[in-house]
Amino acid sequence: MNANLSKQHAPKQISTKQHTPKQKRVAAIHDISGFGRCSLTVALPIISAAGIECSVVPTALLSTHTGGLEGFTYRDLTDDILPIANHWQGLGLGFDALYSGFLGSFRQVEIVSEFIDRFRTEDNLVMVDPVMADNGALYKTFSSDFPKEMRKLCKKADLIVPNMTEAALITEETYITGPYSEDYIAANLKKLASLGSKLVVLTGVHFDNEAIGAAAYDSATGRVDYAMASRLPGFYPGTGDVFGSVLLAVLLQGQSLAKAIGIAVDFVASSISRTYEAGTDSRFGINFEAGLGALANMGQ
Ligand code: PXL
Repeated sequence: MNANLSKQHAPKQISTKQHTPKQKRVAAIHDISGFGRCSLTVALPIISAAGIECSVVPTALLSTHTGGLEGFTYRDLTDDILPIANHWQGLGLGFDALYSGFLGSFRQVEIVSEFIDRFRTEDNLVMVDPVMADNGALYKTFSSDFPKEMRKLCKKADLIVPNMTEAALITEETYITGPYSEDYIAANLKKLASLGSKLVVLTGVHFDNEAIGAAAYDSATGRVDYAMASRLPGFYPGTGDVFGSVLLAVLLQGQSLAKAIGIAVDFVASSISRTYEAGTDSRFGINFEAGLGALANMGQ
């Protein structure tokens, strides 16, 4: 072949190195409920759709979540957690964030706590969602002493994401149904942060009956931010997991906490709205899938 010709047709060398930031990686530690759109069946697609690698540590396998679908199966996977950690440490894996959610027993909380100790670094974000209660009541699978154990795990986190019921249980205060005052929410955020996590995001915050959303507190700056959306009737399991997964994904995309709660509140509100419009059985969870495409560019 003629040398000039081969030069003309040679593929252009394109370097992507300077422009491609390192892909972030999360370890999501939740149960997998086969049906009902919560925990890992929510965290994995949402975090992945946002362009973040999501490694999973399934803590239990259930046929459905425990929120109203009777007769669910439950296979505990607690004994697999530390062997997974051992293998991952042997491979030299590291994570930009560790994200825990629903945990099934005292022993499982202790083991997840050890998992966090093994993989936490100076730079990564440990996010604990103390999933255990809603609407003023503990989920029926938990005993009344479970919140004390969850409280210990919250102390280890950089960011905790309780709803109003979980916040009351963790701080050992009486649950109040709301509407709330800004002073009440600010005091709650500070009390939660005093347990040890630098950042607190509280969900189920409402100042009237028309809107509901989240409040964020950064104890390093003292800043409090709110994000609200219109309230629709009905209770949908898994909304906390959708919220937490979007929040974490958007934070890892580089957004501020204030922006991230805004995006997560809007994402959950649109998912609830399309589910409500469709008249779906609320126990089947929310249609978050239709919103996944938009998550890819949220960080821009
Ligand atoms: O969405 C929280 C959640 C996660 N996992 C299981 C649940 C629930 C809420 O009910 O039952 C098994």
